[in-house]
Amino acid sequence: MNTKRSKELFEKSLEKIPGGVNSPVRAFRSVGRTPLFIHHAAGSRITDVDGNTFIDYVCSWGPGILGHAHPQVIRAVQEACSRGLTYGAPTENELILAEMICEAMPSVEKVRLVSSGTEAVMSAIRTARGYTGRDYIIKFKGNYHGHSDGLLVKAGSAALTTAVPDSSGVPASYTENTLVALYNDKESVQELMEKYGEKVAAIIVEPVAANMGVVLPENGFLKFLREITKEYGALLIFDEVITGFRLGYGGAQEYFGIHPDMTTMGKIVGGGMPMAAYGGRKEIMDMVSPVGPVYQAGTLSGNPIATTAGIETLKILKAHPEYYREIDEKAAKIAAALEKRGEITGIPVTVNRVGSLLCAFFTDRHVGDYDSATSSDLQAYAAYFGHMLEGGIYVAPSQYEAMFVSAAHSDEDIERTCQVILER
Ligand code: KE4
Repeated sequence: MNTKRSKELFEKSLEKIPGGVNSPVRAFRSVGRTPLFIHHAAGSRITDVDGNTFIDYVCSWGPGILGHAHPQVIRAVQEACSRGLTYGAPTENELILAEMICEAMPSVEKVRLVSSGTEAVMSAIRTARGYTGRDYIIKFKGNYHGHSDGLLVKAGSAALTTAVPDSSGVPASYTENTLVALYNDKESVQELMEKYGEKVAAIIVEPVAANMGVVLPENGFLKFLREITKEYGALLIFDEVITGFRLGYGGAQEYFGIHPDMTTMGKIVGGGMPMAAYGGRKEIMDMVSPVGPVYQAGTLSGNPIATTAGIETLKILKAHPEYYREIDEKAAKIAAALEKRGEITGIPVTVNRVGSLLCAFFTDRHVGDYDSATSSDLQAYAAYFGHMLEGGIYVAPSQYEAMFVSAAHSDEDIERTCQVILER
């Protein structure tokens, strides 16, 4: 594969941009290759600057549920651009999108639009603390909620109770109110709540973990979190930046039938443009400025172009509920091929999947938590990534990400993908 131009651009980018990329996972470091610089994308395909075209299962890390450059979305965005890019004033679009979100997720009675998932989560946590008057937050090892200081933590040496910064530049004082439990481990949550419960503002969880690879909630884990937060007067925050509008039009809360107190969204809700949101019950969201004392603001929040892309994307998804069944069925075929690959190559593969969200782990263990997820053979993953890329299939350049199937992936795409998966 000719990657001459990508290599040239990467070398030059390294001089001006940290790691040559504007988000670390794009650097292909864990798969040991030069990142591909993308020139354009349409439907299920993405084409790099050397003219190599791939069937894309990164889908920009989730937003691309309709595929790239959906004509209806592009037309609407182009028309919106002709009326100006940003006004710094309220627009009807923001009301339309807010109404669509609240209709899709009834647990969300009011919503604030922001520009990234990180901003949505950071603001939701501040609101939860403001509403409850409490300081502690519980998160889960292996869950990622963006890069706000208080969430860049790992379980401290004292097992699960203390969090220590997982990034330099974060003062220890910024993470002392963050507690870390284990995903799918009710006892680890019980232990923290018995010790800190009256001071816990919220438990934040990825209802399907998709940042340690894909790990599904098991044995009523989400129901347990719903109950224990109610018991202690803490809020339950579902971080649906990935699962929102992905597992169904109503997200994970509809899929699993568990209603959180607050929800964060991103990716799909912005249709691929920089837009995210946080919302919840009226009395919680009325804590947010200018109504309440929790300050939060943003120059480009609810941007007219981003809301246009989001509205058109949600309109299409709402009008085509069959897309969710179709992408589920397509993802199931890929999952089956990945499991069969394990039999062919003798390298064990465990596939986790929910709907169109899936991930292959190179381990013979069931993957139901952080420890089993990190038991995957990263060299085997890197080899799999290279094999798929050479076969014209673009999957996540990291074991700890997800594979996304879009409505634009054709039956032929799926067939070709399975064929490459099953090649030695
Ligand atoms: P952003 O700030 O990247 O828009 O969203 C942060 C975020 C919050 N919550 C969840 C559950 C997320 O998955 C993310 C971001 N997801 C990663 C991919 N796993 C974004 C890709 C990247 O970091 O480049």
